[in-house]
Amino acid sequence: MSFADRVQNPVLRAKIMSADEAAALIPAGAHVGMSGFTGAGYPKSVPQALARRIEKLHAAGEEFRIGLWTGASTAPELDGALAKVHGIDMRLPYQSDPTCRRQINAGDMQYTDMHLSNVAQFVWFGFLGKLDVAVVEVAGILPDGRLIPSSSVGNNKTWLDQADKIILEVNSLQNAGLEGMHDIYYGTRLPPHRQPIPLTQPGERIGEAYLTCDLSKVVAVVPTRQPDRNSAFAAPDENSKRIAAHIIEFLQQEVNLGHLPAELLPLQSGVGNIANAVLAGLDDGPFKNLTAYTEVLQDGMLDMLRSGTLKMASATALSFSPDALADFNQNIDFYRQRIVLRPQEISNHPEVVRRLGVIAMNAMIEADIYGNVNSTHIMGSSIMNGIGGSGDFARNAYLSFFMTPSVARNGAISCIVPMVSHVDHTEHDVEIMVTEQGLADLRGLSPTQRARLIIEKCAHPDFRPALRDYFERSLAGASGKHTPHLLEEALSWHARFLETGYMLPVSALQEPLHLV
Ligand code: 0RQ
Repeated sequence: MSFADRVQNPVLRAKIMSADEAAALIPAGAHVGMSGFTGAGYPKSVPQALARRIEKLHAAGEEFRIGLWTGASTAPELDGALAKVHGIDMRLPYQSDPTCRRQINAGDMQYTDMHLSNVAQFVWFGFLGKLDVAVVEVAGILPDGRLIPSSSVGNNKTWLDQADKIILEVNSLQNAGLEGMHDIYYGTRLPPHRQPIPLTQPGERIGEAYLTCDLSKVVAVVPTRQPDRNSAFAAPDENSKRIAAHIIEFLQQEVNLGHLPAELLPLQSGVGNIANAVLAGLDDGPFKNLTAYTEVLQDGMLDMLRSGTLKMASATALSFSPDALADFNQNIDFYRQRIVLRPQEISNHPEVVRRLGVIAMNAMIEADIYGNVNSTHIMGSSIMNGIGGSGDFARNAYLSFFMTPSVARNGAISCIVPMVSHVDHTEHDVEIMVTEQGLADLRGLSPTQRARLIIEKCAHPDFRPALRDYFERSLAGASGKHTPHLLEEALSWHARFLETGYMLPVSALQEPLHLV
């Protein structure tokens, strides 16, 4: 389908212009809400045009920066391009771009790391200031002006509602068959008038297939024909396979104990290679007729839908490798029956996650012996990506898993530590901890019981003696025996790594981490 066929509304057709002309409509200092979630459905042409404009202005000595709000991570054409010209002064709610990360950690860019389900509400109430401009990729525009959403929904409904000016990028490379896959819920009310979200099954549709907006706010319609980020996944390594095997064995036990039905409960899976390996393991495992209520649908879930292991998946974004995308495009009619894409305030809604009894599986950077988890920081001070949706799910899940290899940086660093260098998920939200070494079921245990289990089940054998020693001396020496710590020593554990010159992982400086 050509670009002309994609823009069927005459009012909006009259607003077609180039990306450079549209970028010129964004004022300095604006808060700009752009589409995009896990490298899917982000605008491609306008951000690059804006970056070119900023570069010229900066060369002429003129200051120009924007506040950049999105659904979650985008891609080099958006985050990368704008960061490289120092065009972003405030970024939220999630990023995984190496240039952004470098600037944030150098103090040159401000970053607000938020629970993804909270962003819409913050914007409705003006906690973040006024949203000036929305730049949203869509797959097409109907004759009556309704918008066919693209490969992610994210915060687009909120951006279109709240922005003063709207720029639409119509991407004619997105599959026209996306039409009908989305479920945009317009029933959300603000407190004190809020009503229950009427969603009781992951696959239910409670809204409309289209986004709508006030057409008089649209200042530009820009043609685009560029692919999403579409990064390939590494084949699961041995550690990821072991982590997957521990989780599957545990889920089977829970079914046997009557804690879970045979078809489990809706799955949420974080993104990345470990998560993909867990999904591959589940696809080969004994479970059938599963469902997913998650944030991002990646290759593993597509495989499960194709094999029939998964009968239905709800998410806010699609994030596929080139091979998975080819399969998705070829079989889009099959997938449209089985995938629902929702706004992120619904895909990650705490009320719905709790109601459905989601099984949440998220990766982490490190955990401590008492079960507190750090998902975002390296050595306590430098951000990696952000909390993403992990907190939305972990806090409200029926079962909350956190997983990591037991060591990082070729075994130099233990991912199990006496005290995490930064806390994202507290001991109260972490139920099952998994490394390739084993699985610790922390439910119902006191801190000292948890510490013994985590050290024996999850820590790498090379670090177990030091962790045991720390715990036993803390138990003997600390003033309180409930969560015993030797505070100075707990912190010096991290300082040891700093002394070796270790600061940031290699990925912080090179390729983007292809995550939420
Ligand atoms: O660096 O690439 O230079 O080697 O951190 O670590 O092991 O590759 O893990 O890619 O799965 O990312 C938590 C960051 C894990 C991710 C995190 C270094 C390590 C490596 C990455 P290198 P891995 P992953 C939403 C789900 C938050 C958001 C979220 C994330 C790099 O999962 O961003 O959960 N989560 N979203 O070497 C120092 C340690 C380290 C360490 C790892 N202990 N100390 N460096 N690294 N551990 C929910 C959805 O539904 C999608």
